[in-house]
Amino acid sequence: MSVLKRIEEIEAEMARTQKNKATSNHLGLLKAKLAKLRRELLTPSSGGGGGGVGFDVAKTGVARIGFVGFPSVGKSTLMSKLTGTHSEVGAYEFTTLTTVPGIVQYKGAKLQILDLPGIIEGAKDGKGRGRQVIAVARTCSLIFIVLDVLKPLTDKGIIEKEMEGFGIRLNKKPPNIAFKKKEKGGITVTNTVPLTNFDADEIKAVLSEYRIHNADVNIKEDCTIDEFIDVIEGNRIYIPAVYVLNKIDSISIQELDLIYKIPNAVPISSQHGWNFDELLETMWSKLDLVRIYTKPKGKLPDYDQPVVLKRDACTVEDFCNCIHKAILANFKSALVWGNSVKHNPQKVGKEHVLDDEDVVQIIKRI
Ligand SMILES: Nc1nc2c(ncn2[C@@H]2O[C@H](COP(=O)(O)OP(=O)(O)OP(=O)(O)O)[C@@H](O)[C@H]2O)c(=O)[nH]1
Ligand SMILES: [Mg+2]
Repeated sequence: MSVLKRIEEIEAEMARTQKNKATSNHLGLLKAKLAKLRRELLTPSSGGGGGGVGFDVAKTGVARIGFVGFPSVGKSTLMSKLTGTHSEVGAYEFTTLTTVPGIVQYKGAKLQILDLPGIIEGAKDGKGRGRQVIAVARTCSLIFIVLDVLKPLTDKGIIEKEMEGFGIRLNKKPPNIAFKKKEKGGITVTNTVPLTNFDADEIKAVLSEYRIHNADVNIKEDCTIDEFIDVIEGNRIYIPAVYVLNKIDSISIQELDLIYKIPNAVPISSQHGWNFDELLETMWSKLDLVRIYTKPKGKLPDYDQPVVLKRDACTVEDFCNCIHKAILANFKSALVWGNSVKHNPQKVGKEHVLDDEDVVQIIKRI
């Protein structure tokens, strides 16, 4: 039986199974089976069917933002307006057939924008180019899910489901679960908070599906069995997303009020350039970047061209490496002004973690 057929069967069985105490172990088992089958489907076969031209784009800039959405929702129009890069706009569907990269400069940071083709549905089941689109989405630091406000919101659900099926978790944090396989000793499950969604037996059922019989599991938040499976599968990617609701020029103020209630959504009109300020501001805060100004000795800091770092890699060492690889070799210490220090300036070592808009002066060894 094909993998797709097996997935279908398991999904059907899950749909008919009522969730209660007696069935929860079995449901957990089915979920684990499903996760394994999906992984099988997404690992490119030796034939390399996933290849295809035009989808691999070199990374430039400190962050990459991918536009994902159905055809004709206005992705290319938005791309052209934001970056000045021309991406074909058409009144017909599937105007964009490959990935078009562009650059947007914001707050001194160079950000790469990728306009992706409007093919999505069925991607998680390995269908055609949708799979390539989502494979590129996996490499992004932020995803703009572009939706047409005139189309039903079911589109949003379909896109989310496709991304989920591809191991992408949108606007979520990795679950706080410590999991460690052992040689022997059986399975130990401990939890530091009460678990309301599943119990230790369900975890054991899932682990047995993975043929794991010895492991320590420490659960530190009230998560779901799906999140536990994510930890076992291990290849999940956690990416922030913004729902860009385009074409608000064609709806009423009352309708606009309603769509403003969707979390993480920014209504815009690509064509008219409406509400781009909010879109860019939301983009910036979701990217969580840190700007560091350099200060040469005896001179004023350079406020025009910050060194832009990612929040999870913004030590003085990261800062030095970003300017030039050779700097660290002669690094003695650094003087820092700003939020990351108590005194202004403060002398710090290369492990010091910087904060947004800090000013840094490097002191070299003589
Ligand atoms: N009314 C209105 N129409 C828009 C807006 N933005 C884009 N459009 C129109 O929507 C159509 C599709 O725009 P594109 O930018 O080509 O859409 P796309 O998402 O790139 O489409 P594909 O490349 O086919 O996936 C064009 O006719 C645009 O003029 C908008 O803000 N308001
Ligand atoms: Mg397009």
